[in-house]
Amino acid sequence: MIHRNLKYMALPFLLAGTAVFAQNPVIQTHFTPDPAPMVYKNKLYVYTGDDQPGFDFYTMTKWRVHSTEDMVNWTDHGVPISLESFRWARDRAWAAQCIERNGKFYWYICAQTVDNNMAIGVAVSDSPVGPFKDALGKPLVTTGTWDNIDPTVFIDDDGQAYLYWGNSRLFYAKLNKDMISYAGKITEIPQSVESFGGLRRPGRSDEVLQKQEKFEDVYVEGPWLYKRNNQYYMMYAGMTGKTECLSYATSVSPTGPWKYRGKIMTDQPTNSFTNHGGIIDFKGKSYLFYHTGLLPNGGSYGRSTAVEEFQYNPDGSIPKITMTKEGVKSVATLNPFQRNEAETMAWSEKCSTSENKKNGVYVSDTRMGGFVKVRAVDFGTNGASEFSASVAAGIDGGILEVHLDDPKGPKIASVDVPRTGGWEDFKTVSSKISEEISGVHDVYFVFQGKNITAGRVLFNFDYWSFKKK
Ligand code: FUB
Repeated sequence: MIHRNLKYMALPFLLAGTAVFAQNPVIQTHFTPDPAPMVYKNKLYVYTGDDQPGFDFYTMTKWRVHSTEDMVNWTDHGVPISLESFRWARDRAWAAQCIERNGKFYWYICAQTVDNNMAIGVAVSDSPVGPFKDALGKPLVTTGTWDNIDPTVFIDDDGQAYLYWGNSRLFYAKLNKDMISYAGKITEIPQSVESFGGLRRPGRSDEVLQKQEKFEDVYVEGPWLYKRNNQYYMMYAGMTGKTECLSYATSVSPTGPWKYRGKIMTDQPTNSFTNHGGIIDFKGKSYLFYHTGLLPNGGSYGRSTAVEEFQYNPDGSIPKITMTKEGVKSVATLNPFQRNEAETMAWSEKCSTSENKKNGVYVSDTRMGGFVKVRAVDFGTNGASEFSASVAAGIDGGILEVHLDDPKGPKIASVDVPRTGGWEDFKTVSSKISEEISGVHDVYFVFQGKNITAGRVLFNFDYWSFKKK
């Protein structure tokens, strides 16, 4: 039933209440390990891998991109590259990082080659979300070993770009201006207690490291190079003894010598061995991206991106950062009076996302009682008069309800989703709004159906908007 003539204003207690909702992991529709953030124009992009449920190893085949303008609502840009994009790659689509130079985007990836070693490749695009194309048709770095994983890329103020990478051992090369070739030799960074907290000698497996009682730290993998106030930072996955942690070293030069500065994040739940992070500033705040196995059905091979805000200490050191469920606060509001993609979301349950050539990414696999939550939606002072959504259903369809501030909060709109003729045959449905809504709210798009068995897929949902009153 639609409640008429009720007023839904953003009350301070409502907003305070919604702030304690979980926000980490930031993406729930897919696993998103090895987050690599990049800021371009007004958006923060996060490039990740894709863990596949059901495997007991890092059996990964593709890479994903999401973006945000407000740090809480994330837009899914799908899968711009996969193993198929690199004809030399056959497995292990592992950690990667993307960077912009002169309007082109270079996405450095690592993957297993046909001769079963690991190599680093680079895909290039004119847009941060693709389409990307293998720039070389062959690896950029290949030395016939397993060392070549986890590339991190950084362009210094003088224009020199550096590519670092490595598992147990840490290497770098100076990239040429074309970003798809390097000059000179590959250099290995020496490791010691002073530089990375310890030395991981060849032959010391993770199991051996974990059993050691007196264990300080070592460089394991996942380097992340950046510069702040003339200091170079190298964050990396180090070791707590049971799981990886995130540790860092600093230097006055991008090529070292590096000085060990300690552990940043040590509370990795033991259901995931790895942690892998990236640090970035966005809209005046500093953020640490990392991954955990904390999504339902997650674990060591089902890892998801999470993010925490932090402040550097006055001397430039990084404080200890704790993993939280609440994550970060929004840094902007979302405008409901424009087309918003349904795959822009702060939290979702009982749904996934899919993509096709015509519609791009859309919300799919919606099931009864599931929802997409969008945070910090600003209805202004006059509110909305109509809600519209683009939906598709191959069989029965269902009902798309719009609730404020809680999945069971005030229902401000409800649209019937008819059988549209196909799962990708999208039609616009709308509903008038008689309630007076004002201010900033969290909005929940809740999936319902009539006479439909629980668990059945209801409909697909591509985009939505409100009309201003
Ligand atoms: O995701 C596969 C591998 O696990 C990455 O390359 C490592 O950094 C670790 O996170």
